[in-house]
Amino acid sequence: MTDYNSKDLMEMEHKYGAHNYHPLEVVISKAEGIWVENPEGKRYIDMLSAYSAVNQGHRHPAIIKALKDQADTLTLTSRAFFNDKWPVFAKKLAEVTGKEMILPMNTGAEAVETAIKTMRKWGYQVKGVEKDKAEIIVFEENFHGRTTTIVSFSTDPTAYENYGPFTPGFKIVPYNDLEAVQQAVNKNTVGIMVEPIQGEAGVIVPDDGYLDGLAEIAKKNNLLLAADEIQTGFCRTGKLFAYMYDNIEPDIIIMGKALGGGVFPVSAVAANEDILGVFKPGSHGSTFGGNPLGCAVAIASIDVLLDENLADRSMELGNYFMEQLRNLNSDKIELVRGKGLLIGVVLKKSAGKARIYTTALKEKGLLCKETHDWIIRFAPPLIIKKEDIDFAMERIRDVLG
Ligand code: IF1
Repeated sequence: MTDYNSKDLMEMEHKYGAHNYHPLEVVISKAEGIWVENPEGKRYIDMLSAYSAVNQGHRHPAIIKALKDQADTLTLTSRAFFNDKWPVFAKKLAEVTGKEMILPMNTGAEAVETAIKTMRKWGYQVKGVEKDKAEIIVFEENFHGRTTTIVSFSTDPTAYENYGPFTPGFKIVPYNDLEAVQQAVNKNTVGIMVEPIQGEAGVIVPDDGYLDGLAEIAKKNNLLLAADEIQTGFCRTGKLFAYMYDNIEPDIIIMGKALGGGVFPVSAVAANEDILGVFKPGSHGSTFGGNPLGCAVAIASIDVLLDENLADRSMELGNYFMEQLRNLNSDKIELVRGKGLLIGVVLKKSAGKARIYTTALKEKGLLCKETHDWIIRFAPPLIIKKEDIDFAMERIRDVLG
């Protein structure tokens, strides 16, 4: 098989691949740690981490070892039988989340769908909501995945256009507004699903105490509070989970991305028995959910996060990175926001489209992604070092300074 060059590969993708993405014009063929390389050998710092799925860095040795060892032993059994890795993963993730039970899936959207089914089923079987009337409160600018049910409650036309008819049972209210949530609660409400920080919306950090307020409303009205930590979880924001910035315990924690260590799709929902106990055999499942290969990778992925103190690193280096970005005093930058190494640089309208800058940064060896037209997201692997940030800042200063 002859190796192709970047130009051939981009043309081949354009011809044979559906155009459901508009990638930056860079082809990645190798990666290690924070570095990725194109077929011509040009190296870049990955400042996106596959949307926070590569928190541990590309091809972390301990995770790759777990993948290879398990691949040489056992990969897939289905849940029709027990296997020797899923119980061990379930125990570890239960301990890490402080929850009694885990339900394993594969992609983030599948975990979100599982959380929706959990809240509805609990609503009917435990809370006693009238059949088929369950409502879940969600938020404007949310991003929870791309299934037809999930896009049914999106407020981004690009995400939901022409995908109707939409799934009912969702109340959409403004983010970071507790009064709006209180107003939306009624006798059919079973839950609230929230991103502790809105990622795709442009790294929107709510007010301190917002999550506390949501938890209070949930408790007062006997609702389940589900935190979607698929992007903000696993040390990305400077805490193990972003909800930990407030003083709450979500009823349901939804996880994905970095749980798979950047090598395998692993997602899961964590909750106590009085909630996940609503599922009986045959009432939910997935061919690959809880597969031994994914579980072995996820166990190693969690160990890396904890052993290398990636939450503290994310907090420390994120604060350093945001301070450096603010000190640019750039006339192109409106503001810099984020938590830990989940950072959004909001450009002034006068600065033009973010794509101009992400393309210029690519030429200088930094791979970033714009979200909407005016925000550049910086989310490098959490193993990044201070000197790597300084290296990146030199290039960012050239482009945005
Ligand atoms: C794309 C960004 C988008 C997520 C949260 C669930 C999911 C995601 C908070 C679904 C996935 C990915 C999907 C990817 C781009 C990226 C993304 F926010 F991270 F930037 F789209 F908004 N909850 N986010 O962030 O997880 O099913 O993808 O495993 O779809 O373009 P998934």
